[in-house]
Amino acid sequence: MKSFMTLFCAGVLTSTLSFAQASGGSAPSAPEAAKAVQNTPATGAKTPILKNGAKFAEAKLSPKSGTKAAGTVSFTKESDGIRVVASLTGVEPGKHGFHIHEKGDCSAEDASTAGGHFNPAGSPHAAPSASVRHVGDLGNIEIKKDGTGTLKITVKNPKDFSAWADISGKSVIVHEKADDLKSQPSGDAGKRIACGLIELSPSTPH
Ligand SMILES: [Cu+2]
Repeated sequence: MKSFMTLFCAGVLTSTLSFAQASGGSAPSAPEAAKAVQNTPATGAKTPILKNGAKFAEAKLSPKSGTKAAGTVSFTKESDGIRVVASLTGVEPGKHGFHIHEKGDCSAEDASTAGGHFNPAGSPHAAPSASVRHVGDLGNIEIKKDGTGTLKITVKNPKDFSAWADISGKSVIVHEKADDLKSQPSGDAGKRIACGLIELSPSTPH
């Protein structure tokens, strides 16, 4: 796990430098880093070897902060990113902030035990389409008048594969308000109305 995280950190540093200087240098490119991650053996760590098309993790969300919000979230590796599909019920209509938080602990009534956003690179909060953002920044889920909503998003950013491979044991949080995608550190999205532990799918090698 330690060498895995070192690889990830080196990858982020490389990407940051490449972004700033618009030139590569001697460090591996993002696709090479992603390939290395896929080939990293699961040596007793939680990190799965991710295959394209594999639904590798899931979360079941339960109500928090006195709401009736609930739902499911699945994570599937695709060739160009990570596909996240969420389905919620019992939520007020409108947009609601939707994030991966750093701790897989939904025990508190307000889900404060889930900690802040999953952000291993120490980046600022932003939209899921931004090149620099939290790994856990998934934007908003739109809820219809009947209280249900679906989010389908592919996070296209291969340099994040290493972090995504390590999301088991983190949590998914739905917020009472919309994420404005810019306020720090978490988009001013208000209370946590649903929370679920992210667990590796039974079929995922681990
Ligand atoms: Cu959040």
